[in-house]
Amino acid sequence: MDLHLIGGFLGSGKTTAIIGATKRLLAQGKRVGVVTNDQGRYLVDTAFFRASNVPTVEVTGGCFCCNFDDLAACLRQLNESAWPDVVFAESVGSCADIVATVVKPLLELQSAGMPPSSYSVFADARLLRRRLFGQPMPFGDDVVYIFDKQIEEAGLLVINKTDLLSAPDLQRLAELARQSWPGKAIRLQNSRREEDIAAWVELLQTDTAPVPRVSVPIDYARYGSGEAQLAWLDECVTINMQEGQARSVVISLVSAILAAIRREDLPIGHVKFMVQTAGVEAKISLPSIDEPGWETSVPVFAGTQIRLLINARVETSSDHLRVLVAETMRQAASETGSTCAESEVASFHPGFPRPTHRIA
Ligand SMILES: Nc1nc2c(ncn2[C@@H]2O[C@H](COP(=O)(O)OP(=O)(O)O)[C@@H](O)[C@H]2O)c(=O)[nH]1
Ligand SMILES: [Mg+2]
Repeated sequence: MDLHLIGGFLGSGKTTAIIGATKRLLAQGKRVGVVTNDQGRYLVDTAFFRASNVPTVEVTGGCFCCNFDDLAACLRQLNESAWPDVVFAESVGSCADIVATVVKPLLELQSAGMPPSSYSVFADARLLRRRLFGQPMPFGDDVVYIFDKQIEEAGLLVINKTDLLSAPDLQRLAELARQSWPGKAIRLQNSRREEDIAAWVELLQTDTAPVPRVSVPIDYARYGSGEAQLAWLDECVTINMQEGQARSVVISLVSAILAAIRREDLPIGHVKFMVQTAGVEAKISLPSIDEPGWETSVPVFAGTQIRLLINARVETSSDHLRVLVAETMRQAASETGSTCAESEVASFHPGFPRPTHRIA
């Protein structure tokens, strides 16, 4: 069995690439499993993978490194229940120091019994462009520190969303990336393109996407501060509306939340929604950098009731995030003549990272 670890910043395209790779491998007759991971309890990514019929287990309530035994147990469970040929494990997007706390323990400790074959780190080409061109980043310094450290320790750096840059910018970015991390395996990718995913999967199955064995020095005070600056919110919302209005109500609520966050200029790590109805399930992901047109991918939903699962990671206080989302939704719902009720609300700042193992 091949285990591929996938890391990289919030919203960089990890889940999109894994879904694409999974579809491809399933079509080739391979059995595939996924391990998801995030800070809260009700994970949009898990719902999304399960909606795509991929056997999925999850490590919730903290990152792989601080819950290593859970990760090992999940890998064993997946192995025993789904007999996968290939497993993808996607780590929390604000997690760093993965080589010392996950890769090396998986390689060197017997408890997991499943050494990884590769570690890909995804970076949004637009964010990396800002970073390497010396332009301001849309996050605080300690959050940017996490972004940098993730890339530094990558076995394979996947510069993703290449479709969102012009050809000259992309070429310059690739040159700067090669200069900044000499010797690192780097690939440019548009994870929405089947051909690009096919080439990535191919690469993972060869020795050209090596497992990194060198951990990077990291200042845990800065890492912990960056992690804590990004408040977490997860909740379920039940929305009741008139027949035929479901799609427009969902778009109104999501647009209102995005507008409220933008109005206060709060940096978005990710804000994602899983819309669940009896007939259709769909994921909506809001971009950290302005990007028009997300509404076009929202499908039509039938019926008069919708369940919305929300996962948000935003640079602000967790209390403020919770209240902002609740009040914005209530107002947007009443403007559309619908009602919404929240449940299972969890909102907090992730605790200081204390890895189970750290092999320097
Ligand atoms: N334009 C473009 N969008 C992408 C690409 N890869 C992912 N996305 C979008 O970026 C958003 C975040 O993707 P997701 O896979 O959830 O990121 P994750 O948080 O790293 O797992 C989603 O709206 C994706 O559709 C890409 O290569 N190009
Ligand atoms: Mg994801």
